[in-house]
Amino acid sequence: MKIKKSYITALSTMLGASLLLVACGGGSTPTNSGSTTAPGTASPAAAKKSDGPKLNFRLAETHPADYPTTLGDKKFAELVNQASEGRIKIDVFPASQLGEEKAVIEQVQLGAIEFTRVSTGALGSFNKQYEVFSLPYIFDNDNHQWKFLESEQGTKLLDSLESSRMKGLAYYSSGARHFYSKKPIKSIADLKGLKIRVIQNKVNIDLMNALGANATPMPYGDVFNALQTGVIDAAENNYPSYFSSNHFQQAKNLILDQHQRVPEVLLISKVAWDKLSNDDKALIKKAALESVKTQKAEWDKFEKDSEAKVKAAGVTITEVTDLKPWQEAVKPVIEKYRNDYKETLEAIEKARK
Ligand code: GTR
Repeated sequence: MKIKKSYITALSTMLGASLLLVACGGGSTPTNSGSTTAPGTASPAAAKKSDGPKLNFRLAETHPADYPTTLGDKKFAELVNQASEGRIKIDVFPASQLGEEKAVIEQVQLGAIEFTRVSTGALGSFNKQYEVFSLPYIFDNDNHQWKFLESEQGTKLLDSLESSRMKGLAYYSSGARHFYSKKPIKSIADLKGLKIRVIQNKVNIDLMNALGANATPMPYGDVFNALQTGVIDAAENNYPSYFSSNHFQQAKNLILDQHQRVPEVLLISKVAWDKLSNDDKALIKKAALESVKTQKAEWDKFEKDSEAKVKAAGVTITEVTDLKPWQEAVKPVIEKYRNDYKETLEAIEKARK
């Protein structure tokens, strides 16, 4: 059933891409017929004379239209459109319309989808360096994380996506992730033996093992059903995702253990990036960084709102006053990967001060 679904998703993504190719006369090729300008190299003067956008791109987003990352994406698209005086149009496709994150990343690598916003957790299986973000308790709080993300090493990591046929444009906020389960969870011991859904990457599997649980990797869009049918006992995410995915209706026990802070990334396909003029590259990069302000503000609002809504819905919430036993339990995971991510972990440590 799952294979069938992802097969259909892949097919429809490809079909959508080829339809768009036909509609646009060839991917990122200028849309006004008769133009001989190469993709992304249209001069601003020529742009003003044209009626519609010359470059039409798609941005894939897993979350619904009102989610903070989607609002960041939309701000980004709006800023790009303004700065290019209507020459570049980016259409945001929310709610996994173009596929689940893993399938979308594959399409982005091929250049069939130009932009996406994904979790760094999902990037881990495409670029090993990104697994570092799935290590537990490496950031104390959002401020610590942002200090690192905006540091030289954070920027370097964003650029390192080029080796995976993508180009990182900006990080977005994603708060802390917590466990939630169908059965009550009040302590680490309660996680023992639970089948917990995780984003697919190696660190997550080690992390669940260290906590005595069984990792069950699956696409985000399958989690609600898997909780409902009992295929999994639990999952983990931040407040906004727990709320907007309706997982809280199926797994009504939340423990605020903050095991991970896994930032989001806005990125462009290297195929699309390489076709852009230098001016357009600069304009797109600037718009991405400017959209962070909107995403962060929306994040703060939505995080509080989701917390209030799940509380009102009767979710049982367990606060964790002492994180030490949790940090102790998962220490072997950090030690296992310390050498692989030495430079990044040192920069994260430096950002703590
Ligand atoms: C969310 C994240 C999504 C997706 C999801 C998941 O927090 O924003 O991009 O990765 O988690 O658990 O799959």
